Amino acid sequence: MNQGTVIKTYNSFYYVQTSQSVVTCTLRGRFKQERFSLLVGDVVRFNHIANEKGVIEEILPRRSMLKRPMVANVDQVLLTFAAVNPDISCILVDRFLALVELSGLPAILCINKMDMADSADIGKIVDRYRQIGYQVIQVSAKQAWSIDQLREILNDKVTVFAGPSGVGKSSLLNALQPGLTLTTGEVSKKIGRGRHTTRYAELLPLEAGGFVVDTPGFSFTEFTDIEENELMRCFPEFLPLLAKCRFSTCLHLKEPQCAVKDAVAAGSIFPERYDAYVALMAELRENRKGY
Ligand SMILES: Nc1nc2c(ncn2[C@@H]2O[C@H](COP(=O)(O)OP(=O)(O)OP(=O)(O)O)[C@@H](O)[C@H]2O)c(=O)[nH]1
Ligand SMILES: [Mg+2]
Ligand SMILES: [Zn+2]
Repeated sequence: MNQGTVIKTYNSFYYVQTSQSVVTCTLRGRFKQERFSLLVGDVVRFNHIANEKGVIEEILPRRSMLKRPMVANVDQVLLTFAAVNPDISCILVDRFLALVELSGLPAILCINKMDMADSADIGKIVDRYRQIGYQVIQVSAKQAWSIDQLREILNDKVTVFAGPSGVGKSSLLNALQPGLTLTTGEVSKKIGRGRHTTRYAELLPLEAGGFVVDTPGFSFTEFTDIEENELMRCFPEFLPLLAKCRFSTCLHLKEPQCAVKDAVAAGSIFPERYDAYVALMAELRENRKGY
């Protein structure tokens, strides 16, 4: 049997990338009876039935599964923001980072459009997230700045490009590998955001090995499927402190003798990050009410 990775699904067809070519496959009937949903990113074994056509017989165990977008076996998420147009917002960065932490995958912060940036302002943001422990890269798709560094990060991995609309995710992928020819959009002058040029999840093979997934920008991503006491786990700098709070059930809001709040007061946790935590908690509670 042959082995490959599902890079695209269309109706009931699965496009499977092998080391040689892309084979159009259908799924063996028994999987359909089991209502098994095969995802982009799944590694499968298949039999050839004709030239470039096959039937999937086996699905290998998943290493990971990302929910939004639904992709299996993702290694990392590249959270992309633009230094300007649309201007980077730390509140949005914290929200996206928390969502990636929730998925359990490593996040890399990528700041694009550095050709238009005030580098001192961006430098402060970069320092903040590096201190927390995130890898941060500063790039320009337009000027091809640090594209080699980005290529190295992506090498042999499955990476999802996520971030707001219009920040240049598709442009970066085109700069990385011109053969990808992804559609990019003008940032709308009226609202200062792109127009969601990218529509569905698809694995794009990189020449050097590995895959990237371009996703449509999403400006609003709701925190619903998370428990109140899980949110703190989305802030890695809180983790070493959690056992030190007076109450084991501490949510680090109004409770006395809270190690997280003490750390904010002492300056070892950025107040902006704590504020983001409080804001996300409020949102979580607000969303709950609707159910
Ligand atoms: N100055 C400058 N403009 C850029 C850069 N990268 C992208 N742009 C422009 O930003 C706009 C949006 O780029 P896209 O690549 O379509 O953005 P996207 O993140 O894929 O947007 P969605 O698909 O809607 O999520 C386009 O007009 C690009 O030409 C950059 O490094 N510098
Ligand atoms: Mg795009
Ligand atoms: Zn606490």
